[in-house]
Amino acid sequence: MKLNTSQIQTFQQVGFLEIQHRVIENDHLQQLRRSYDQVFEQRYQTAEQGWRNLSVTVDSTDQQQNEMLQVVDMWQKSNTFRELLYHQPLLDIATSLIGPNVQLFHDQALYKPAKIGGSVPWHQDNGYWRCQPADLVSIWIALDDAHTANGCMNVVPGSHLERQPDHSRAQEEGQELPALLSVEVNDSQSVPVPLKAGHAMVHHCLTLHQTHPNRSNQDRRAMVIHYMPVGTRNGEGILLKDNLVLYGRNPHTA
Ligand SMILES: O=C(O)CCC(=O)C(=O)O
Repeated sequence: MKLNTSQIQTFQQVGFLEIQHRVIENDHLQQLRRSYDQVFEQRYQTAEQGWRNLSVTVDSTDQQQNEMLQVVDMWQKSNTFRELLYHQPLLDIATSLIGPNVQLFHDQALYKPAKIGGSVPWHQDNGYWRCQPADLVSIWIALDDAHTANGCMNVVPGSHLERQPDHSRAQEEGQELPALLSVEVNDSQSVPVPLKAGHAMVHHCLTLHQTHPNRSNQDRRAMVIHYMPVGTRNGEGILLKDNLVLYGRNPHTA
């Protein structure tokens, strides 16, 4: 189901949108969870490229308690997640917001285990990516119910329209988190976006967002797909012509 004009206008004004309808049905959700857990099981064992604990601080002697686990490019590790890239309800959202020709920037699984799930500090996605034009959108899909206690998304409405803030290395209890960037934000400006499992939200690549630690008894598994309009360039100005075309056509390839 494509977004309607009022939903598109809301997204343009506030920089994010909670999708009112379910995007993943129950059977599909079970299949995604199984596949997700299998990938994380393998990563725990092998710690190969693409797997990171974003909560690890510079000081390796630190008694590391937190796990904010990331697997990038899930679509290359699991057919279930490759197929998810072409899932029509998600493509309907992406094409409604960035037009008919859509490429994958990348996808990632972000897992906050119960009790020990780490935080993700305030940032804009394009603070990392530096893509131009900055028109990418990300669909954040809840594979478990995500609420304030287990680390749902928090966003600053309208922040995508403001000047791009400087990002610095994130800190936790005085120690640097080398994998993460951070921006100073007054928490009173933010709103939580709790989601039921199988539901999703979409945010603009300049929208400030963060997630809190998960100290609850419930895991928080989430999947994010980052979409870009055909013609997007990376931080070095290189045209990303070879990224997967998920919908429409790419005039930059033969
Ligand atoms: O899932 C999280 O905890 C953080 C998500 C995030 O930063 C993102 O989707 O860009």
